[in-house]
Amino acid sequence: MQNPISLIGAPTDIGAGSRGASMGPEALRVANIIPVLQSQGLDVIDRGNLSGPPNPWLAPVDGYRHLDEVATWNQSVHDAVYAELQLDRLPILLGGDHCLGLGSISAVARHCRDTGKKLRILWLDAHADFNTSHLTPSGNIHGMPVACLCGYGPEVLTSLSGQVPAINPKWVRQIGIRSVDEGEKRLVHEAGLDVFDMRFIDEMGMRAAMELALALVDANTHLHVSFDVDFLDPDIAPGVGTTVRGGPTYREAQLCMEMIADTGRLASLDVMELNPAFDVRNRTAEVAVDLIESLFGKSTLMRKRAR
Ligand code: NNH
Ligand code: MN
Ligand code: MN
Ligand code: MN
Repeated sequence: MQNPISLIGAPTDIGAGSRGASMGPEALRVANIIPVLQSQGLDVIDRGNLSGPPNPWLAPVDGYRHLDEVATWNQSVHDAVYAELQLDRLPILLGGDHCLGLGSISAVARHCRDTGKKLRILWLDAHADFNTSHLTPSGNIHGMPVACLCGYGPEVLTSLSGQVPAINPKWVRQIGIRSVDEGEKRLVHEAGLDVFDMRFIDEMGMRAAMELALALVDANTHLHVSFDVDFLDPDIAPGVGTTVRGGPTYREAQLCMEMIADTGRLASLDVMELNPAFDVRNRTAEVAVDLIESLFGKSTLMRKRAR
């Protein structure tokens, strides 16, 4: 039985390099995320939006932009996501910029510790989000959440789950990566992240990437998907702050989502970085909702696949 779903809006762009991801949660609702999930037979509650400090839009200090505000937002995301997991519900975080993946996954990691589940994190993104204050070219904390989760970062961000580090880099699979900063790349290798970059997907295909990314997912696995909408090719998803050419096509992204759905282990989700200020008639929100429908089991299959 599929756990009932709780939508949590986090309307902020506090960690981003451009304004507008704060409008993401409402754009996803306007694109019918609730009825679409219900059409898959799911029980859905919308918890509404969290609140937090406004974006002061200041320059970085010591390599971080808005560190205090980012910490405050992540603490409330952590608390909200953790509360839903304790109720045996499946939280969907509607971002908001990707710095909030930190709060969300910190809560998931804590829940997995409580329940003895194995955690597997699929990070769908054009970017590795593995910068530190020393490596970052921008100071934008949405480029740092994976590093913070793995213990590379300021204590106020690394300790949200109650344990540092919150996760082991071995639990992470990154998919769709095609823009990694120079120093960041070194740290990704040093930490041993498993990255299925676009070159891998070009050469081997999305199917092979997902088979490997999902290998050893079993009945005791909590599968978390952190979906940065800039994962998608900008041709189908212009509504993000940091487009990077050469991302997955619509069909590749559908296959990715369907293969995750096939595991039956999806237990929490972030939908991040949607920026309506850059979108065209809410098209990117609609594409994201389409893909989420597949992630929750919509299938166009006419016959059983031979595996
Ligand atoms: N790597 C860049 C930085 O750290 C860009 C990060 N932007 C993202 N990440 N959208 O997903 O500033
Ligand atoms: Mn649980
Ligand atoms: Mn990201
Ligand atoms: Mn990104």
